[in-house]
Amino acid sequence: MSTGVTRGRRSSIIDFVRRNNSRKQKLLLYGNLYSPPCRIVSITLECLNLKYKLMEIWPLKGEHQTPEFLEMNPQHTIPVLKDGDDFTLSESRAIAVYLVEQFGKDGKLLPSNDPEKHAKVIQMLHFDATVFWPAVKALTFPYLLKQGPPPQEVFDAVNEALKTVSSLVRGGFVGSKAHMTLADLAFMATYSSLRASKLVDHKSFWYVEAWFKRCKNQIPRYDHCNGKGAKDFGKVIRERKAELEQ
Ligand SMILES: N[C@@H](CCC(=O)N[C@@H](CS)C(=O)NCC(=O)O)C(=O)O
Repeated sequence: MSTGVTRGRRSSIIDFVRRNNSRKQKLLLYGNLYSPPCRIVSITLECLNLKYKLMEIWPLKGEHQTPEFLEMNPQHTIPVLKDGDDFTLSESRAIAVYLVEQFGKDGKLLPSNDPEKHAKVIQMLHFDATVFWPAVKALTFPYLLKQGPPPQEVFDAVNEALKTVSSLVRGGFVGSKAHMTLADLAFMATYSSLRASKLVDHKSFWYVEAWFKRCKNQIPRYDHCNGKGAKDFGKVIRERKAELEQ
């Protein structure tokens, strides 16, 4: 039976209904804003002007190992996003991509109609996930967990990653010369945390510093979604480092 709605039109109506339903549902972000991966999500939510509720989970208190949390994410990592009753997602960058694809309007954060531009942003998200953030984590977490200072190779790996970042951000943004993309948001969460920990000479990376300021000026409510969390993260690292050096 014909409904009088063509296939293309029907799918755009379904899409419209789906988006509107999703907007009525509450977005719940499980995690905390000390955590750099969680801040990839909070920055993305802010850039998309989406309301959400932060459900605080503190791994250092073991709250990521409760049966309820493990049911949501057997990998026991934060962040986790719940969009309504039926959709749960972990892995910060996957959550950020989901949010942009589900709720983004202008296609700038993750260009959807240009495979090459899209691929560049995904490439940079992978760089953040597999190189930049792991290097920063290997440097900061030994202090956070009171394990003692990491070996020199760990400092070298961060400096090497920063050299790469420097060439990526020179004169523009990460995934695109012209405007901020999701990759910039991920790099911001990682870099701001490293910067606040003061463990490397970040000021010598001029292009990175200039890019950082460019992004900071464009991210809405920057302190709320990233600045404060990064500052708090850095403060804990510096305090732990000072304790170790006593
Ligand atoms: N690849 C994950 C990493 C997340 C991650 O490492 N989160 C840490 C907190 S910053 C965590 O939940 N650690 C607890 C655990 O691994 O058990 C993502 O990007 O979401």
